Amino acid sequence: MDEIEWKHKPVESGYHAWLSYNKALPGAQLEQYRQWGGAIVSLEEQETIQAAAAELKLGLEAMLGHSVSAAPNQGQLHIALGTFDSLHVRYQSLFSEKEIEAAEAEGFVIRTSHADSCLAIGAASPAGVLYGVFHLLRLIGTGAAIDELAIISAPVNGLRMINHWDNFDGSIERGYAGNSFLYKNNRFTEDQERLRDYARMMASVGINAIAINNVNVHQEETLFITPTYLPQVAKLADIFRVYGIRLYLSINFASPIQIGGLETADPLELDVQGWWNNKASEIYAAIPDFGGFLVKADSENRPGPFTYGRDHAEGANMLAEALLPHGGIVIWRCFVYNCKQDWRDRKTDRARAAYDHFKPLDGRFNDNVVLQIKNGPLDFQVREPVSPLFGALEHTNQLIEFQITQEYTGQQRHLCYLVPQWKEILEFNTYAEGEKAPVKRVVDGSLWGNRINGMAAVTNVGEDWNWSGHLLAQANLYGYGRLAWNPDLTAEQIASEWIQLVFSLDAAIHDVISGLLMDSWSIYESYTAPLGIGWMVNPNHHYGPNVDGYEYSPWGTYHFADHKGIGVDRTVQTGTGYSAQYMGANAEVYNSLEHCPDELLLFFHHVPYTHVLHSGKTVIQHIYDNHFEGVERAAQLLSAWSSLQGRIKEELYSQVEERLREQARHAEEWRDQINTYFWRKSGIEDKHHRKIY
Ligand code: GCV
Repeated sequence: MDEIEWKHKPVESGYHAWLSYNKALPGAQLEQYRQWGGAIVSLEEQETIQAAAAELKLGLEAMLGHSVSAAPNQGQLHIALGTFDSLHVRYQSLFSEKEIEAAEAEGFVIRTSHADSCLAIGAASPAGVLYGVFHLLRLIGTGAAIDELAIISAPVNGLRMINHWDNFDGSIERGYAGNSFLYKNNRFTEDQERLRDYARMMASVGINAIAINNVNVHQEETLFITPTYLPQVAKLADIFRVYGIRLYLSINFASPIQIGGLETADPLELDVQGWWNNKASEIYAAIPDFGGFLVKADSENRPGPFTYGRDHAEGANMLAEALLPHGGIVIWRCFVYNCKQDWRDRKTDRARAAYDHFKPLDGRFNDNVVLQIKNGPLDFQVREPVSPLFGALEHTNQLIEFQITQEYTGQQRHLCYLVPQWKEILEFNTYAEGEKAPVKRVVDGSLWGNRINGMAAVTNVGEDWNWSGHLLAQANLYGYGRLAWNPDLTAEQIASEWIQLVFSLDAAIHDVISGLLMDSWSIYESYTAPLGIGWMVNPNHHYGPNVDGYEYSPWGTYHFADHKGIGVDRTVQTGTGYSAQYMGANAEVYNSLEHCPDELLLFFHHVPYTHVLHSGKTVIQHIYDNHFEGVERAAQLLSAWSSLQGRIKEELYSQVEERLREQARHAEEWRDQINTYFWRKSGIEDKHHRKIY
């Protein structure tokens, strides 16, 4: 097996993330780990299995502080890993038929067999073996007993995908952790070691698909599917493949014109179809397991089928046919809306757009097309309802799209652990099939038996040594992968794992960091835009408070605040009718002023500032109170973190302290801007007479 070496990288920075393999603490567990972990048996040459064995050796040696041999002595306890077939040759009766079946194609079984002196990690596929190894390392890293293991784990979601919004010039759209580590100045990176470490990290949480370039495909990236760059894309795919990850490309729908010399990109034109067919063959000749295309079309000035009077099914299906013979898929995004609409009419509604465009197309997409739907109807705000498209597309493959990168949630300067938000979304009942149709079952394909299913998320990584800029934002990346594998894990469980793997098993340290993470979404929400209204950010870069600032809200589009009231009327009777896009009780609850939950009130209703919430407060007093409290709670994040000084590695401590300090200060700016704006607009005093501006 190839050794993995750690070198050159500043280890103390957080670079090794949850693969830090910190030394195990002395005690009963350590004895067990040492007994089982003295030798590894791995009999297959296959590259993913070799990588799994190398990872196991690396992790065990680092955590246990002893060297691991590849050949156990007679009767010595050891760890064996491999595919079921190969393990069967040496250990005949390790796994039952039932276990093998339950592990499915990508899952694994881990079982301790005292009779065979062996702790075995078996799987149907090499990737499954790798996932099993990472699972065992996670168990050891979190201090679990391994003496009597009988674990079967299979991923709930088929596609567990990461989207990079990296540009070839090295910049990252909505990136907050430095520049890209994939590209620099229109060249592919030469840092193979970093790429491999990235692939290890992603595989360790079960990621099996990565789209390597921005969905806004610029001229240079359009060339990724040409001989100019295809060989380098293929090299990246080679690295990913070892770790069970298929590479995908975002493509430019107008490629036939831009690089093919055609005069049109009309999906119904034979020349265009032929061009894409040839292109697909060329790509697969270079990358035999190429995943497919990710497409942003007819959105925010990207080209698409609308130019030719064709609809999105016609556009997507044309690409799907080109990829079909090679086993590829088309991932077609539903983020389609009209940026130029005149909001003064108060009837046109961006929130309606995805449903209005795609609901009528349900059932018209080919079997190898999957729609990628943002979690909410707008754009990754700190609070918005779940997209009504979930539950509305019975005959269409679909993925949910989350945003790990914190565009509207503090840009990794502020702490915002997003897993609780994602959990809430995944548990939301769509009422598509009565009481038991939560988003997670639409997304994992089980509700309607969709062949292609799963999750995609825009990543938060860049070339900062700790990957995510804010060290604690790593928990979002980790958490996304863990949730995609198993959406039933809780946000607390995921946070605990991450904390233990990165920092320490010390319960007191754990509790401080867990408290910070678990409170952070609610804190961020409390000092930013109130009651589900969203936006209120500076234009274009979207950082910092500015109530009327968002670039597409020239007439107060997104809040409609005047001296009498605030909120967007999305009811059926007097508003945009958006609430009717939901099913069953959801449509009724959202449409009703009386029943709409407080946290989404202003998303669905326009109300006077004196409207009384379920909490008993008026809207304006809620705004004041929440913003004052939010600032206090942000300051508490900093003081809680300060209690860790000297108890965790100094470099990890200080980088987080710096960010939390900025957050506490910036929260005050948010409070002052928002409170002043609404005090001026409403003319209503804070009943506690605090200083507003
Ligand atoms: C990649 C929002 C972001 C854009 C992003 C777009 C999308 O509008 O601000 O940066 O573009 O969403 O998801 O396509």
